[in-house]
Amino acid sequence: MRRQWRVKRKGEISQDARFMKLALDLAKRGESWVSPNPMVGALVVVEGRVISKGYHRRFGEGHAEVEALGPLEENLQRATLYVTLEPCCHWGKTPPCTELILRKGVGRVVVGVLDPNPQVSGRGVRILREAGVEVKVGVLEEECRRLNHRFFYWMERGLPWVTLKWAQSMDGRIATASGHSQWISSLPSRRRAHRFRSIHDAVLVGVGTVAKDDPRLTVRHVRGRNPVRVILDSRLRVPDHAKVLDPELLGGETWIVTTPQAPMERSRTLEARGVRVLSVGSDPSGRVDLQELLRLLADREISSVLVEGGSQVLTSFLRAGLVQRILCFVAPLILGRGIEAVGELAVGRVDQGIRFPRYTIQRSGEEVLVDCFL
Ligand code: AOF
Ligand code: ZN
Repeated sequence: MRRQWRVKRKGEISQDARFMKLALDLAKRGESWVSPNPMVGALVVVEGRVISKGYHRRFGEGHAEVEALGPLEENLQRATLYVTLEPCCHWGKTPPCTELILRKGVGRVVVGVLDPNPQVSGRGVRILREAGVEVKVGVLEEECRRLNHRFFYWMERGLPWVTLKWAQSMDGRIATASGHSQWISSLPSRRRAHRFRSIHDAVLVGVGTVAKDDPRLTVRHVRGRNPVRVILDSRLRVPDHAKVLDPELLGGETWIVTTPQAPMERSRTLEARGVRVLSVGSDPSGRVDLQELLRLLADREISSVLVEGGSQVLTSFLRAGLVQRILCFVAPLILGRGIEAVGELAVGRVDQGIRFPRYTIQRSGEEVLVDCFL
């Protein structure tokens, strides 16, 4: 039977989907480096053979299409470009990919999903079509979208994606009554937590956690870039010796978020140490207004935030309904009286609790990782 007449059997994926899957795998290699840009992969195929490939490697560097098409000669009329995200048509930190595609004379382009960036969002495809390129959109669309779910959320809502992460004992404690917490989870889980840091643009904790644990909030157990460290500190009580106040040594930036109640003088002292101090309004209890904070972070290109505690901060985010995902590591450990992961949420009946419709439960080192999405 001649190949082109063969009827597709159930479960068999089309050639386009097969190449798109390869492009998706390539895209994932940028995972810990590209944000707040999306991960993007691209392939150039001629007569069923991949002749070139590329992916977006690092924020600010060349786009996937540039890597894939750059080394090729012009006149690619018989070639198909597979790209997981719609090619851009604007000048960002790099030139428009649509121009490159047209210059190389690519005959056909297969796109996974449209770019939610309002500067692109369908215009990239239109420009190519108007120039006579055959464009197919929506191959493995759901997978291509899911790959960049944090980027889509940020672009579509103008707010960063928020993940809460904590490690707890079986009785729901994140520390003992005296505040000791190192370590509740095993090294493999802590390594995993560092990977989560590397794929978020910011890691956020309250000043209480800084005072008690003096965390560095950097990526150390895995390779990846440091997220911005965001410290909630409504009155600027962060101790002078805190490690987060030495951004040069740690690498990356520290932003302290405070309220107008904080003393100006302290703010200047902190800024002199290379830390950025941001002031946002306070809520009725005098704490940083989280909604306003998230809007401010989104405007500063923070597309996702990993909230690591403490209890008060985790509780405030949940109470404000600002959470998209929770990573909860549960260790085979009982601590008894101590600090609870989450405090008062005014839940009277079980059915008033926050139930997560989508979740996975995995083993992680000596713990169980409950990974929930809203
Ligand atoms: C593509 N291919 O590989 C990526 C795209 O500042 P720039 O120039 O890096 O542009 C960033 C925007 O470009 C980003 O917000 C998203 O809309 C798009 N990302 N587009 O054609 C790529 N990474
Ligand atoms: Zn581009």
